[in-house]
Amino acid sequence: MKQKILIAGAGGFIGGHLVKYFRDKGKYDIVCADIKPLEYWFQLFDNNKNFSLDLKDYENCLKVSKDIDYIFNMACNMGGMGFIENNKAECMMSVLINANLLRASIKNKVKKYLFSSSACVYNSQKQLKTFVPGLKETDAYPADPEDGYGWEKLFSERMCRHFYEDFGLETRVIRYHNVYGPMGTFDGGREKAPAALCRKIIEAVNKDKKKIDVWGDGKQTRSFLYIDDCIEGTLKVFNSKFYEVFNVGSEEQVSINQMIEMIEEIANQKFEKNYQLDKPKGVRGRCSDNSLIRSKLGWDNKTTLKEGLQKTYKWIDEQIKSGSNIDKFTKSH
Ligand code: GDC
Repeated sequence: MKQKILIAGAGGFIGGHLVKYFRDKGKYDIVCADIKPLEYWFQLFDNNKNFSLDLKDYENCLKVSKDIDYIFNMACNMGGMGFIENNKAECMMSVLINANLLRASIKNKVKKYLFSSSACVYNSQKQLKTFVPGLKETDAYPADPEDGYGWEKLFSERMCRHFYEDFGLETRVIRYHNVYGPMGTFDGGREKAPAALCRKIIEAVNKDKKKIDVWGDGKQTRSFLYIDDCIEGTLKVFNSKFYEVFNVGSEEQVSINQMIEMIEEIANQKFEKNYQLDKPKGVRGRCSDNSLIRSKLGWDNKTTLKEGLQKTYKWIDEQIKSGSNIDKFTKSH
């Protein structure tokens, strides 16, 4: 009997890459679920069971988790700063997905459940300066996370812990730090900084423009995690024996201006910057501290930001040039 895996949020960015990973292994029955209509899924494979439905609904959670061994819950209504800052209530509604999938996991005797949390749970007071020390897992408390989205993630993390302690469900929780790469959104309102800035530079090159828009003053810092490293880290945590939370991120902290310089090198062209101080900026500085996952699981980020941006830039450039089938990556669904 093949093991049966449910990927919730299979139509999204990390979900789509996870589906591909398990499909390439060839030894699993894969059930995929996402609220988006199938034509908007970033990666769609015919030989899986694909469901377009709303996992905020308990009955739907029961349906897709029937006879499932393992659940990877990547489903949530999210995006980059431009989305989460302006859709706090929508972001918080994702709590229903996690609550109902956890309930359904108990009912359907699921063996293990992974929840995708976020660096947005970290205490904002630790992120007031540029180039902050890396955030350790303990830095989420006392709680003062990103408003809306971050509160939902922190609450759902906590629910996972108590479903383990009270009901014995094996839960795993990962705090992802700004994951980027090919096959993700790059326009339309949900895109994050790496994809957005690659796209802006590609468009400027194509239209022979000399200036690009940048949100904030460009001095704010982040660390960005390439999707291949993200998938590897996800599997490490999932297969471990630990139900405590782990960072899965990069320790390569850069300012947005430094990231833009890397993209300019890839494009082989420099641009003037129009700094838009009224746009969503989020925290001033953020970076992962990987000490815990390095010491307990032997995982670390491998891809440099420059290497990851090269691959992302090339992929976005190809999408824009071909122009076919790009609606799903450029419109907010
Ligand atoms: O959107 P994001 O990548 O999310 O933005 C990073 C920084 O880049 C922000 O300060 C933003 O103002 C700046 N920035 C400059 N230009 C642009 O054109 C642009 N587009 C975007 N989007 N940003 C620009 C994210 C959350 C996620 C997730 C991760 C976890 O916050 O939005 O949902 O959970 O964090 O690490 P970011 O890093 O603030």
